[in-house]
Amino acid sequence: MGRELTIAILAIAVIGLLHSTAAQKTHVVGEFLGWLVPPGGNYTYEAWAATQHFAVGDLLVFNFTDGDQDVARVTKEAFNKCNSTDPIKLMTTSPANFTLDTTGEYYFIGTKDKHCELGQKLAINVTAEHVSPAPSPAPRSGPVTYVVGDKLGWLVLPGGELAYEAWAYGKTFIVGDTLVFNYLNGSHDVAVVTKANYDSCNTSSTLALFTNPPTRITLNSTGANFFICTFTGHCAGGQKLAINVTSGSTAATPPSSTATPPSSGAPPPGSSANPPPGSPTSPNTPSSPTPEGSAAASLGAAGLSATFLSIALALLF
Ligand SMILES: *[C@@H]1O[C@H](CO)[C@@H](O)[C@H](O)[C@H]1NC(C)=O
Ligand SMILES: *[C@@H]1O[C@H](CO)[C@@H](O)[C@H](O)[C@H]1NC(C)=O
Ligand SMILES: *[C@@H]1O[C@H](CO)[C@@H](O)[C@H](O)[C@H]1NC(C)=O
Ligand SMILES: *[C@@H]1O[C@H](CO)[C@@H](O)[C@H](O)[C@H]1NC(C)=O
Ligand SMILES: *[C@@H]1O[C@H](CO)[C@@H](O)[C@H](O)[C@H]1NC(C)=O
Ligand SMILES: *[C@@H]1O[C@H](CO)[C@@H](O)[C@H](O)[C@H]1NC(C)=O
Ligand SMILES: *[C@@H]1O[C@H](CO)[C@@H](O)[C@H](O)[C@H]1NC(C)=O
Ligand SMILES: *[C@@H]1O[C@H](CO)[C@@H](O)[C@H](O)[C@H]1NC(C)=O
Ligand SMILES: *[C@@H]1O[C@H](CO)[C@@H](O)[C@H](O)[C@H]1NC(C)=O
Ligand SMILES: [Cu+2]
Repeated sequence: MGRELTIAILAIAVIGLLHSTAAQKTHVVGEFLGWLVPPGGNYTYEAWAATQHFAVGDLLVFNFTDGDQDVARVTKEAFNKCNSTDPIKLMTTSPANFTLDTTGEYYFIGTKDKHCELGQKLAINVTAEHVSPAPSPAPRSGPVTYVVGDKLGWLVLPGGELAYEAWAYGKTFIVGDTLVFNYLNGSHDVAVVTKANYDSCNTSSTLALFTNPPTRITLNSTGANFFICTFTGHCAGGQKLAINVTSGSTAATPPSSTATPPSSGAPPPGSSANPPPGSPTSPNTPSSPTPEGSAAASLGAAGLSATFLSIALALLF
């Protein structure tokens, strides 16, 4: 019951977000994350900005801890170089409210230490009027690669357990689809666990453990699949994902034929999620190198999922 209610509230929040055409809108930068050195690097605020529509008259609110953070409006050149000398405007007290009073591009950085270099930077584009964004879900024409958490990746989000529930909400997982978990090497991992261990965040026994990012898991069986991070406190803090995988027999696109040889190295639908021992993501060789390019490919795929990121952010807000 609680979950259904949560999802209903979530859906309403998301619909409200997408259809909001209020005359003046308040944008809390990063939503629940606030304004800090983001765990996801400089993609974080870029991803957040992609979920927003900024119009003249709107208000930007930077929420941060006084003393630890600040925010400066700077030129594009200074933004690109993280140059905090002589900013256009420096604000040191939270909440730092900034009214967007003209159209065009605005650039903001944190001036403390290496905050900007580490990703505390935001570029936005302000237009004359609000328009209703028209999200267009891409039709499924084969196995889908999902980047868990989109640009935020796989980590403990301040919003807790709802984060990955929100991310999974509305997605269809079919046998042959792939999950990609992006995380900082050595700071997180991905464990496949039973429902009981998922519910209780029991990390003492895992079905499979992956420790070398990015972790790619091809979904090869129908039913519920449970993933957690085994680092102390992470699962309890919400770093957990549960999904239902269906056979796809009712989907518009039939599964690819098993006659196709796996020449490209990508496993065909129905094949094992766990490559043979010695392969990059085998749980038996957690520290073996990962093929170059897969991280970049993951990030590219993440770009398609800005709508889902907005769902996660809206939910946690
Ligand atoms: C984010 O960092 C990457 C790698 O350092 C860089 O290529 C990219 O331009 C940065 N993006 C922004 C918006 O600063
Ligand atoms: C700002 O952050 C504080 C602490 O995280 C939080 O309690 C508050 O609700 C936030 N304010 C806004 C406007 O998000
Ligand atoms: C940083 O900005 C200041 C003021 O605009 C300028 O004088 C200085 O040359 C810039 N530094 C770099 C490294 O670009
Ligand atoms: C900044 O904006 C927030 C959100 O609208 C509001 O609660 C707060 O009072 C404003 N603070 C100032 C100093 O204007
Ligand atoms: C901002 O919008 C203008 C007009 O639509 C466009 O020319 C410009 O490239 C945009 N800038 C960015 C950074 O997206
Ligand atoms: C954790 O799971 C293992 C194996 O599933 C079980 O033996 C153990 O009792 C569980 N621990 C707790 C605290 O539930
Ligand atoms: C998976 O499906 C079962 C039965 O349809 C349902 O009870 C369960 O809540 C679903 N789990 C998730 C994570 O969606
Ligand atoms: C995939 O199949 C193999 C056996 O064929 C099994 O060991 C593994 O746990 C499966 N992976 C998932 C994610 O279900
Ligand atoms: C992750 O760290 C391990 C051990 O520190 C190392 O062997 C492995 O190559 C690293 N993986 C990546 C993708 O950097
Ligand atoms: Cu973790």
